[in-house]
Amino acid sequence: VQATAAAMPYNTTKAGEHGAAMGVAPAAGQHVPPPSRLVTGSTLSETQMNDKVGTLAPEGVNAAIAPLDRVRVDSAGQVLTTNQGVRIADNQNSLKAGTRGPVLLEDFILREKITHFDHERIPERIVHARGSAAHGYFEAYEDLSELTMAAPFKHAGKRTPVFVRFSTVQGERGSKDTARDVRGFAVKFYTDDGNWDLVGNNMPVFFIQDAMKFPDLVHAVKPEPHHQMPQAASAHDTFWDFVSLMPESTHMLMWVMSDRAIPRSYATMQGFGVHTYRLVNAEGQSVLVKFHWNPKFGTHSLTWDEAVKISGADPDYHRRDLWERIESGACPEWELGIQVFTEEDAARFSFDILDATKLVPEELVPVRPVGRMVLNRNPDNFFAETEQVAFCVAHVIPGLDFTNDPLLAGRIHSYVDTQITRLGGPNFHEIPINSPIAPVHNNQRDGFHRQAIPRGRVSYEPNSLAGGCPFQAGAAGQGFVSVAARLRNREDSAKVRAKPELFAEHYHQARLFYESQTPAEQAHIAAAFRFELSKVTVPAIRERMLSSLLNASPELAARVAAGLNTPLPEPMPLAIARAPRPEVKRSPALSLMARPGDGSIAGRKVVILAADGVAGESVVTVQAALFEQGAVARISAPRIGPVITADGVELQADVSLENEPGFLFDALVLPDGQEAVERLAHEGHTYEFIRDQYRHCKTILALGAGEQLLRAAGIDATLPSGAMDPGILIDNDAASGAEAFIRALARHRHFERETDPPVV
Ligand code: HDD
Repeated sequence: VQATAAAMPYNTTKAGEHGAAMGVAPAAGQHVPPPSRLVTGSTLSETQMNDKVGTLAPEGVNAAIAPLDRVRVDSAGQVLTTNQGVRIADNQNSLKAGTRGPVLLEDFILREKITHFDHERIPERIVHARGSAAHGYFEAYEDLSELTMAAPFKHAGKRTPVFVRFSTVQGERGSKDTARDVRGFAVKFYTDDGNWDLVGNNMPVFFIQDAMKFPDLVHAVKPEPHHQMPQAASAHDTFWDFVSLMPESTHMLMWVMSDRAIPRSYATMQGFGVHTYRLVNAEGQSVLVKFHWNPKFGTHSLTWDEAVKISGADPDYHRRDLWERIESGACPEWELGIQVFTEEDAARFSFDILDATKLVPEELVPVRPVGRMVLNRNPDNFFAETEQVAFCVAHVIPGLDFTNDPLLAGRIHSYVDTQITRLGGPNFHEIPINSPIAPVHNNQRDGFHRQAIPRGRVSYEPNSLAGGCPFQAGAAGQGFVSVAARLRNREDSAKVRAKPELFAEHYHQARLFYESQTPAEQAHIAAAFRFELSKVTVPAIRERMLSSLLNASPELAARVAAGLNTPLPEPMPLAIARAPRPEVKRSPALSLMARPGDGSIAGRKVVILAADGVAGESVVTVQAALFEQGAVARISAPRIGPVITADGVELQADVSLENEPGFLFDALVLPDGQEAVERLAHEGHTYEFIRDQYRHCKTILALGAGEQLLRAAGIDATLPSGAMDPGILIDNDAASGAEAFIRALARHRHFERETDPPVV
């Protein structure tokens, strides 16, 4: 075969497979280049971008766009090559001795391709394997230099680029998003003074107090090692065995059994730095600090039944939500708040601020808003950015410092260490997503996958041969200087394996959390303990957990015991004889209801049912009103594609009753139009839509004839109390119906209708 001309068919046996021109490659020089979008000041990626709204960050908004351009690749209009840049003529066939003969070892093109493919996978993170991320920026509200010299807080309006990864903890990389689990909330700030990683969670406390116990905790919660079950779930023997033996985990268990563990969206959850850190100003004075991220869209969660169903229909629910919010312009946003207190304040608290199982109640130390963070650009490539990003608790910058929290100490070691295996060596900081925008100069050399080409013969300090460069900054040159913190207690100076006395108080804040929740939230916590413990097969573990819960809340323990058909055991003996009285007995800030958000419905997903004969104008009226408020309104019909309205107009159904089940939406509209209603009444899916929306306490609007569907599904708009259900709206007029619907939807859920067990 003479493969000389570019016009040769690529696959002689399947002509036409690779393009309209009979499988013929475009002749040399005939590639169509992508349209030029070169705008002055725009970056390479913007110049070559696809037509994706979210890809376009406004100029100057994210400085990390520019430094990454040198490694961005866009193949539009380009010829296929090997990794050595050799143009490939045929990407369909391996090199053979005759069409039916053996493949030749000399086929370096085949071998390069297969070899690279064989090594495409890297080890997943030992915890937080499943995650999703986005780019954005942090913007300071004010100059905080009196408290800290950290670069992001230098002046009001200062913007620092960030890359943020959210994650679940227990499940593997391919597991579901809506598992009951803690969510990671890791922020990489690319500051002028180097990278700062604030590696937090969506809960402000943790299971354990000392890093010594972390491998045990993770081994207990992960799928059990003999049969590797369950995936993305904590409802199993080994987890509850461990935590029931570790009463320090009780406070965290309250959070994990609450609806915080099944967020509606990453954009509707809080984030916390968890540990107490330090802020340090230019004079070297330091204060203690806790970091809070509060979502602009409010704190909202799923219901358990909903989370379970979503995990089957859309395991990528949170990943998709994050992506779509950014692409549609309803960008996730948080306010950064700090709780600032002194060592002297901390010495008076009833708990130890070095104990990561305790929070500082907002009623004791208020949260001061200091800036906002907006995520406005999706990654270009999941692996290169989201998978390869390496967050490390040790990455702090001048203006920040650690405390002696023993959990934090272990983390300072663990994160750098784990990347060495996961990312294949000590040069992971050179992977583009990890490299700082601040310049890097030191004498570290070599190692696997080195990218930089350091010049000269000097790789040591001090030196005279390179004029002493790179030279140390010193404190005056804004070099990092650790705070010369004094140890508080005399006995701290002895080398011991022990804990401070107050670490032994395990229940005050667990009680504070439970008692600060609304009745609906308390009911969900009790139901979650019941569910999880009912999956435990060893009765002694259930009993031990109940005996620990009794110390936190006898009321909760009694509810859970009743749910498990078990008598209440004796309370677990306390580890501390006399604990100081807690300052705060009730903290409304700990309830999800405390943060309804900005009251908007931006980013919410609404489904409008339709079928042939639907009252088209009313559908369009409701849809337009929702779009105007930033909500996403989808029309769903028995089949995708055209729906013919009662007036003979064509509407497009973008989803079907089958391909997007009702529980994937925040609210439901039942349309007007007698013929359509009759068609929908013959679809079993219609009733599933209505019943799920009702059971999950969501808003339903029935327009005109649509009310018949509500009745046929057995839904009553009256609550058990006799009052009207505020989440079920019946209206003959689409405009006024849409208005009331939007108001009801802004409340997110109508828990007044909830019963346990569900009646529908
Ligand atoms: Fe951790 C990943 C958060 C305790 C060791 N952790 C990891 C991630 C988050 C957290 C958000 C994912 C980062 C990403 O998206 O890549 N971890 C926490 C919080 C903790 C905590 C808030 C308690 C306050 N972690 C903790 C301890 C240790 C680790 C006590 C070990 C002593 N964590 C790791 C790790 C991981 C990790 C093994 C796995 C992958 C990685 O670091 O990069 O090093």
